[in-house]
Amino acid sequence: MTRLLGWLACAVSVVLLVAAMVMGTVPAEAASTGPQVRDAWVRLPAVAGRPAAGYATIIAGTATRLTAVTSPQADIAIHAMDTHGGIMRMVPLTAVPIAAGQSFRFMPDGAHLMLSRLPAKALPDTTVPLTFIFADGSRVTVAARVRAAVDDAGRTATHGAH
Ligand SMILES: [Cu+2]
Repeated sequence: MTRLLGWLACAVSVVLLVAAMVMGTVPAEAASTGPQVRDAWVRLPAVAGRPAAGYATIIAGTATRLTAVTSPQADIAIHAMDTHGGIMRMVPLTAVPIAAGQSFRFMPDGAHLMLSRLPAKALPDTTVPLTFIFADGSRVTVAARVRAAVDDAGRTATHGAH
């Protein structure tokens, strides 16, 4: 009988623990310290068939490392810009470290994502899913807005040099 009571007490405590987790007793902040991805967008190539460029801002709560970006709609490489002898060129990156509390911006004329094999249906104002994968295994998927090669300011894509 005492054995049965002991088992019941144990079962009840497990149920209470699960209930506490479901009810959100675990602080919400704990889930939000992971990296966030904001303002993701893709610029179509000026010349059809060339790679498109992707941009986004990554905000790191704790120190992290971006190790890859994937999409079911494209092959993606991470590129940095490097200047050698006055000539700018693209350098593949295998990881992008981001310190705690810092952010990292992929932006035109800077580090960017290179998207190959983007389908023809990726037209301006549609979105392309991008999944950012971090060294700890966490993944953040966002919908990146597609923009035309020539933006509103009339500037053409600088990524056509690929
Ligand atoms: Cu590139």
